[in-house]
Amino acid sequence: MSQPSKEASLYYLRQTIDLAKQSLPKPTNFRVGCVIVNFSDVDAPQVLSTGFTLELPGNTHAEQCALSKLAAKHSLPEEAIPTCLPPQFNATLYTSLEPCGKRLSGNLPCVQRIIATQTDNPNGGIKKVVFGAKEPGTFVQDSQSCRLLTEAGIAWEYLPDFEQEILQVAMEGHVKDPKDVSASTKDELKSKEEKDKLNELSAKQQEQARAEAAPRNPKKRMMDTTLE
Ligand code: HJL
Ligand code: ZN
Repeated sequence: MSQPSKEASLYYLRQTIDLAKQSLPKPTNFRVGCVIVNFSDVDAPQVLSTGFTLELPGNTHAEQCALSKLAAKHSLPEEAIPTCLPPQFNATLYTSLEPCGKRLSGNLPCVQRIIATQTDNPNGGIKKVVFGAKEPGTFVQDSQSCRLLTEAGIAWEYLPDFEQEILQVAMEGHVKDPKDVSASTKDELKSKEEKDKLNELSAKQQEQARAEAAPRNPKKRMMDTTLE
């Protein structure tokens, strides 16, 4: 089966970045985009579905959305996705970030959803996965998804050409490491620190004022008087 050119792959990978940018920044996952393309006629590729993180209701991933939307397009339930990717298709799934192999939420990882497109579908399903960045170790370390794809007989390709941009888009909304906070964030932090100090100071002043207003120890008062 003929393969897409590198130029075509970069074109669709770029589309995944534009899709990822549509996702709402959230500190608990990455912003990812996904495009599923049928290359059965390599000169006339056909986009079968697209998706981005949180596009569909719930805690949804880009690849999950693209696959669910593919089934919905055919008015089929998600379990019927293999029927949407028959053997005569040469379907490549492009995703800005490597498909997840494990999810902190415990939801079904996307790599399993991709592999499931082959269930009861000999020679069909997703035949290749192309991604532009490896999963950073923010939530899950040492992703095993590429190994799982290989074991399932699905080809994969890592094209790092847009990696920096992909990671920047993916991590938008994440709490930054204090070592690499931007100048403006540093200013914000500094002014917050100053505000906190002021609050602390005024708390001390208030405490002092309260202590002065409270009835004083009679013994001390006597001493005060004696001293006067
Ligand atoms: C990919 C996505 C997305 C992630 N990865 N390839 N596409 N959000 O759309 C991977 C990350 C998981 C965390 C949290 N993110 O998302 O490892 O809450 O988002 O299930 O493990 O898990 P949940
Ligand atoms: Zn996923």
